[in-house]
Amino acid sequence: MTPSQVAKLIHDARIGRRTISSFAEATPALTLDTAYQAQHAGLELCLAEGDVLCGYKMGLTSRAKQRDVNVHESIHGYLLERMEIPKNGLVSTMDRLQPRLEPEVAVMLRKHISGKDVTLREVRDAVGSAVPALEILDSRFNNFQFELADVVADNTSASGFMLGDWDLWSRWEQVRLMGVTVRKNGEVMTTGAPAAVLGDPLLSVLELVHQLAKYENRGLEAGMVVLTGGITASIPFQRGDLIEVVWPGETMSFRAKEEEHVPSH
Ligand code: OOG
Ligand code: MG
Repeated sequence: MTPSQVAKLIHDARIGRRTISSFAEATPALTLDTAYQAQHAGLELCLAEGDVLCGYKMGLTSRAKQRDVNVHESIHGYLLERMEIPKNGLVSTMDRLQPRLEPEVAVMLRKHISGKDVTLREVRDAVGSAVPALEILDSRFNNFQFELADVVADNTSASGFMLGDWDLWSRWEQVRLMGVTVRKNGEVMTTGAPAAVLGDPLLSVLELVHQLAKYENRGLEAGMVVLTGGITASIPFQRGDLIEVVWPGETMSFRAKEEEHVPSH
């Protein structure tokens, strides 16, 4: 399969709300390079339909997340404007097959940064702000059973994201060891701290800049959002569930919408 065939298969499966089986398994020659080409071809399909690129995400940057899906390498994907979910609102489960939630830290860039030799100091200088965030994942692969090349081609399961307001950037030194708690219907499901993300989520932004230079020959632009990766294992949710992600300075929450029943005739 060519990268554009893989991209089309995934794109159609998303629109048709179908799962597909691992093509990495069926095509052992599929390399990480080819998988990123497929991811890029998928982005082109979305842009052609009117989507707007607004940033990037890192994935599998914590041990908890790597264990979660049994893939042990950090990867990146793209974010589209339509993926952003208004704060503390309702989240649709209708166009999602098997949604999962993860607490993350997001940073916003205040200037362009690119290149494989970029340093942490340059990344720190390019960041304008940081806030608590949550990501909603959905996979084209049943039960998130995929291999590295599959999940890269599937845009790292990106489906939605929500940004908080609490200023993490002015207190960055303390952020790494701050506690975050995820509750579902009032029950604590998991807890963690941003240090789980490569020791410092800023190192995840650095890794992203390097990966974008390596695989895409592009960089981050002023105004872009970066999700730095799940702090804890992801939490599955379904219709009706109330999710709360609690930080010392902000609680982000949403309810998975009870879809209206549409009669089929
Ligand atoms: C892959 C995406 C991982 C993260 O934050 O680690 C990710 C997956 O778990 O399906 O977004
Ligand atoms: Mg994530």
